[in-house]
Amino acid sequence: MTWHILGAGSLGSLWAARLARAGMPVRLILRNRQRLEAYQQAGGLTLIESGQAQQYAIAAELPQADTPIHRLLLACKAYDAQSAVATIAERLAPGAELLLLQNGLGSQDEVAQRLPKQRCLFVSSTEGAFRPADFQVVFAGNGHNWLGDPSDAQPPTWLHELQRAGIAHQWSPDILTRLWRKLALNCAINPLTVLHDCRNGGLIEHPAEVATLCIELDELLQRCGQPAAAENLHEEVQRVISATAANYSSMHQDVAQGRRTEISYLLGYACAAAQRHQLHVPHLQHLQQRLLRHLDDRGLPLN
Ligand code: NAD
Ligand code: KPL
Repeated sequence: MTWHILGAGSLGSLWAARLARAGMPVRLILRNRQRLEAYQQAGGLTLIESGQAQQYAIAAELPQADTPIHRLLLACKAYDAQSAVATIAERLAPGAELLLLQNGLGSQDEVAQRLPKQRCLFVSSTEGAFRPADFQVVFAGNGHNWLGDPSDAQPPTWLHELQRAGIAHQWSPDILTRLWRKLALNCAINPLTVLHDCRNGGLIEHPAEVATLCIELDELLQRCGQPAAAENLHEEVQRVISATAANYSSMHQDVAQGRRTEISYLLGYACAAAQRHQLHVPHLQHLQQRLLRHLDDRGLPLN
């Protein structure tokens, strides 16, 4: 079955190149005719792995192509997920499966609620990739992909295709726990790296701030029915800070490069969930206000 890939950015290109390399049929869906022509001019997608570049002439099409879509990897940012899916919604076959690769929480439900006849699988990825140029992707960090469906614990039948493509993955019956856990890590680390303008390791100089956020995040996870995601959160945050000390967080990179952040699906989602549950989280709220002010000062979107 053909893998349609919507969002030919870093992760979308990384998945597309590996699937195509393993002989799977893949089609990229590009935003408009201009992008399609630019892609055709480039001659395909280039994957750069361990310093070696290899180009793959993967087929590409526009959202309004008339063939049905049975399997779709949605690989855009969380804030684009809903509008991107809307451009191909009419092509989705009943029973089609979508893999939602977005970080954070909130976008998955926005998409799934609009597609009652399709199956939405949520993916939590720790792989790292970036685009040095259009239609080129650097595989920057080995990681793992957890896939799951909060409304159906049965894995799909095609996971062996990911195996064949060398995409590290695992079926996760508790995908929401994974996504909440990652969201909590991102809330404890990413905004502080932006506000202190530091690498992840720089947070070792701010232990009290990190610890206070972890206490509130722990309470929030408990209140949201995610106690497993809260287990040893502070220790895990400290471990990630040390293990990724030399890295800039994804949010720091977005701000430094003047790109829109996924704040609404990370800290914004956490603060909204706290409000829904009438949980007082003054430090998370203050962090959100400081971050929003920081983004505003730089002319970046606040959502
Ligand atoms: P990206 O910005 O590199 O790629 C997104 C692509 O989607 C862009 O090419 C954009 O043009 C395209 N797009 C958006 N709307 C579209 C539309 N309507 N039609 C067609 N294309 C559209 O983003 P990314 O870094 O690949 O991240 C994707 C998601 O994966 C994010 O939620 C991110 O947080 C998460 N993630 C990324 C990494 C990473 O290393 N890059 C790691 C883990 C998780
Ligand atoms: O996922 C991350 C990110 O940068 O988005 C970590 C490594 C957890 C925090 O920086």
